[in-house]
Amino acid sequence: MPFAPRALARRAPAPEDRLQDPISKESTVMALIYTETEQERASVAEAPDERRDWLALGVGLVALVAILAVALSVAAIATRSSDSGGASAAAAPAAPATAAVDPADAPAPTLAQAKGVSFEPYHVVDPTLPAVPAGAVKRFTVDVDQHVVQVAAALAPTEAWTYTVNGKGYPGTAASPPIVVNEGDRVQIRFVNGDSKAMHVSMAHSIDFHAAEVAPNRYYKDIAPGQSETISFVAKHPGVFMYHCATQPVLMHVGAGMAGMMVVRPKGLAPVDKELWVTQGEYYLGKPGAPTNMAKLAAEKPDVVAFNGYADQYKYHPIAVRRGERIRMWVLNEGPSKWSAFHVIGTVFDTAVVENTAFHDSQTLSLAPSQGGYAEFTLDQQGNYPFVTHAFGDMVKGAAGMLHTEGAPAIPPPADGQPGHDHALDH
Ligand SMILES: [Cu+2]
Repeated sequence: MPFAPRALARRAPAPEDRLQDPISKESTVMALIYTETEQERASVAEAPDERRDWLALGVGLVALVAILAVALSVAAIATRSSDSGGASAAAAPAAPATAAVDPADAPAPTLAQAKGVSFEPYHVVDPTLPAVPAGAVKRFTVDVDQHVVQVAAALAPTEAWTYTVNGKGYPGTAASPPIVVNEGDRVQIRFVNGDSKAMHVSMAHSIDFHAAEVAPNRYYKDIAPGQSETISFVAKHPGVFMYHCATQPVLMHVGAGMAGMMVVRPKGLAPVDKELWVTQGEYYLGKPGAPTNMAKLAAEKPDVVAFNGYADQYKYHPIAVRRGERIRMWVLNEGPSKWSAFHVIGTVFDTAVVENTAFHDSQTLSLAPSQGGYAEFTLDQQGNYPFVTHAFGDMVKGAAGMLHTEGAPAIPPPADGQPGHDHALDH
């Protein structure tokens, strides 16, 4: 039967046609990114005492099971080590079949349940892409910081393991700084695992550059606390590359925050008005103040999915842009396990480049874990333009932000006042 477009044209208006009024459309878009987390905040703030008691009991049970799971995973690691010539270890016993609560399903502990745990205060992460450093050889000193931070305002703090670059890090978040060079540059990285006691490094770490072509066994090796190594390579390939810790268990080290973006700017890349960087990462919370949760990591059940190491930070600290200016957003999905569908609501990417493949007239960057790319676009009208992962189950866990042009309505602060106290990004 031939296709009959006129028959389709006579249908009743689709529901979305009723959203042509700009105010009701804006309300719909805002509700899309606000509703879920506001409900979560409200349910935490208004939980009756009886529910809190059950929560406390549940957390206690979960903690017991988690301790058991950690013991089992340590035993499993010891067993694997013995395979490569280490001391032999007894096989781990099978997990008991009677466990009442799967530790991968434990609710994230709330800030209220983290009494007595001190942590760094949050500061919004500046998303302005740094410049390429001067000099013929691009030198970077990369260090490790083990620090207790929040990754979401309503949730308990966690011990994040992150990188600093040339002394710069992002206190109060799980973000690591971008490293930016030009295609063809010689790059020299001095990696030091805890240059001072202030970094609180307690274990071996390492660094693996996806932009480099070097022997992994020589350079992506474990570096003991206080030790260092130097990695030198030519950034031959343009793109957005991941760098990350490769120390075992790598799932745990990346899940704890040990990942960042390396931008290798393509030769001949045209200038734009504004360049921004965004990483998407998942966070899996264990006990308040403790490192990441292996059971949740293995089950790929994150509590938080965030841009630049802190849930919803650019919803409440919108990124100031101008109508009509050309914007380039550099995006990396550092995972460790979820795909990212990076989308800016209210515009279309004129150009999008992923893995050195160019797309035109593109709506979404599709980024597997470790993949990065960039999107170029302009915003045709004054307004508030959310950017999200269009994997909405992850968006509602904190992977949402806002581009805010001049003349657009102000973004209301969150109901509980967090994370609304830091205005370092007002510009
Ligand atoms: Cu590490």
